[in-house]
Amino acid sequence: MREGEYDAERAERTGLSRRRLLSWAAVASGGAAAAQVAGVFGPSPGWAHPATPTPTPAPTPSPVPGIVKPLPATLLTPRGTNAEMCWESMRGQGYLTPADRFFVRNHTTTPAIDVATWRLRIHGTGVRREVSLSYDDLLRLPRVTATRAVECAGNARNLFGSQQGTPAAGTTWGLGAIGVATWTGVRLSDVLDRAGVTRAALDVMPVGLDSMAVRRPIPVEKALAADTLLVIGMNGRTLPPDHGYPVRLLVPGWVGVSHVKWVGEIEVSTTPLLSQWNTTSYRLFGPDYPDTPLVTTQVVKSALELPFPATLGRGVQLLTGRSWSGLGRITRVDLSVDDGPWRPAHLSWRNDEKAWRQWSFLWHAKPGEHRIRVRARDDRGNVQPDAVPFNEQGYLFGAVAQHPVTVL
Ligand SMILES: Nc1nc2c(c(=O)[nH]1)N[C@H]1C(S)=C(S)[C@@H](COP(=O)(O)O)O[C@H]1N2
Ligand SMILES: [Mo]
Repeated sequence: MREGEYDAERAERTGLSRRRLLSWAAVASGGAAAAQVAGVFGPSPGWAHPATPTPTPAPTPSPVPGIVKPLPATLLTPRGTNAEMCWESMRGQGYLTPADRFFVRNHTTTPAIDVATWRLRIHGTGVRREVSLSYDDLLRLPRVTATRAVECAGNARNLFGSQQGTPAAGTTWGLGAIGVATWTGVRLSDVLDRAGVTRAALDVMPVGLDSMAVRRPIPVEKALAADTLLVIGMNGRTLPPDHGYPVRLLVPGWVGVSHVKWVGEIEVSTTPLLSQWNTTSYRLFGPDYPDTPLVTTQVVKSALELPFPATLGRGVQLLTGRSWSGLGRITRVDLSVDDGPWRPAHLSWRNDEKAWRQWSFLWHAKPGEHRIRVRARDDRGNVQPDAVPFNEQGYLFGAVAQHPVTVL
């Protein structure tokens, strides 16, 4: 294996297999692809990734220069330094969000990082010894895979204004600041073990290598959870630059900011750690929150795989969408059209925890202006409310969205 690659074949026991895709390609195109397939099954130059993933250059200047991947308008909508996934681009997709349309939330810009010199330094009062690991050191640790959502705390923020009449400050996300991927990496606990976490350890703060050094502390219990990972792969490929290459954190169920990208340092402390990402932001400020609670876990949400607002033809329409919860799995989804009765959606079987569940609903669409509402419930009994109390920075908008649909 070359430096900067990871053994995706081993990592890819779940999710869509590229090897299978290539075999289908070989079947479809006759003998031409046979050598390629043989290579893939063999000692495998077919798996070689470039040391640093080389993005396809966008044909026109990028609408968000700090983002490396192309931003086709059919997949992603620019929002300041960020890009929002178009929900209609998920229709017909499988369980996972392909990397080409996975939302990007950058406080500044995607940095270029050389894995040959990259180090992960673990230090602080909560560890017995400071350690510094190379990318190859990480590749030698036991490999773990988890399918989980990453969702921005401010996802659906725009609905505070459009639906409740109280606009909130921050990136005006619709519902597309979420994606589900199969993440491959190593357990953060395996890495922290190397440094010897003491019993007195309290907080763990990963530090990003971007220009703002984004750093959001998490409690040591969450850091040591079995599915809290240092991620090196996304959907069976090397983690792309915009999503944290070479290494990012995965903190399942927790708000996006805790999934620190481009991590280069982790501080473990016996005293509470503070940064702007757990003091002045990512707290709920507002009349209903006198204690300004910290935002940690995500709430239940749902989205239709349609533009917002949408236009549809009349007659029988198959509505599709996804619902998710940061606390578990989705057990029920209901739809209501124009304040009519709630009717159950048909739920798909796959229902990974802290990921999402796909559903569908047959609708006899009549011409005119309509409003479709989707309400989900998770296995902890959390149900989406009709409205949520306002908070100044517009986090955790978990109320039922009112999706405007025009039928022609
Ligand atoms: N280093 C660093 N990590 C970061 C960020 C950032 O700007 N810098 N943004 C955070 C926020 S707010 C979110 S929602 C997620 C988004 O992950 P994505 O861009 O891979 O979708 O990354 C988090 N990790
Ligand atoms: Mo975020």
